[in-house]
Amino acid sequence: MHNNRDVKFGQEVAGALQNSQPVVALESTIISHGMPYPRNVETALRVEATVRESGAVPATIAVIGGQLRAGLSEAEIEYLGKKGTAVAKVSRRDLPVLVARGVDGATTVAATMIIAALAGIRVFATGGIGGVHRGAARTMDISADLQELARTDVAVVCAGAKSILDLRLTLEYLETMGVPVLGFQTSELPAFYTRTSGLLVDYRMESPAEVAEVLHTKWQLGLRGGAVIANPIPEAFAMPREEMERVIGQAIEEAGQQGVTGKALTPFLLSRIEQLTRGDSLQANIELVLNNARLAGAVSVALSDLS
Ligand code: PSU
Ligand code: MN
Repeated sequence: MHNNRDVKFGQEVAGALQNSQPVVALESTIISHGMPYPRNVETALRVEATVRESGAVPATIAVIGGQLRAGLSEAEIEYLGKKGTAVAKVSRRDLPVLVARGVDGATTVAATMIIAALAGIRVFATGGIGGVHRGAARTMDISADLQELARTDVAVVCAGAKSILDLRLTLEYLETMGVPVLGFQTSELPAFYTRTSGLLVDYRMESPAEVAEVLHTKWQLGLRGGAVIANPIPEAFAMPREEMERVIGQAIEEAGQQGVTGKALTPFLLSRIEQLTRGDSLQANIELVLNNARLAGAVSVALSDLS
């Protein structure tokens, strides 16, 4: 009988894992809920190509017909991108329901980490992680991504987090949970669209090999959980800080007026920000994801040299 706890691999991913070759996990919420069609599909395929160029194999992760998947076909990526928000956004709490029902799901950072860990993949590239939302003291809206980073052994390469979040509180939460925040060639936590946030990371790393050494050591010491590898957007694609603060402020205000909460909040804010910047933010978003895919590829190559 088919065991729905098994991850079903794409051929290329299965081969790479069998031969202990470097693999980079990629999420699918960013495809279905994070970007509009068809740029989402185009970007997902470019991200995969970028991982390959860096010497690793890409494993885009999702739930398809209730099955945990690592490594999708082009047609499946197209399907998730076209269906967009009609595909359920899956975090840890949603996973058992979707698998039991045998339906599709686009995996968040948290759910992607869970499936990556089951598959034996240690490095994951995305755009931005979820975190502590502004006003969380009142709403208690804290992304399950942070808890997942505390417990699941997967390193997440991202461009920091968007300032739709309270970045200071997000760092506090990660510190409490024992999650290292490593800046890649930066001492500051990048704020997604901008290279700086005014907040310091825990440690500055100079090379993919240095990052890999820290990850390898963490897991060798039996310290469970992931790490945040914060990689600033390339200078040429960064957005003006004041404009982004204004736009994000407006998007948050509208969400409040319209009563948008829970899992709908992050996708709402992402699409409003894109509309309010007339697509400029989408271009920045795409470039930073590609940049993260490159670094994740290099880290995963360095990590497989160590093990
Ligand atoms: N932040 C982004 N782009 C995204 C997301 C976050 O800049 O696409 C997605 C990721 O999948 C992340 C999820 O894991 O949103 C977090 O959602 P929530 O805040 O509901 O936990
Ligand atoms: Mn939330």
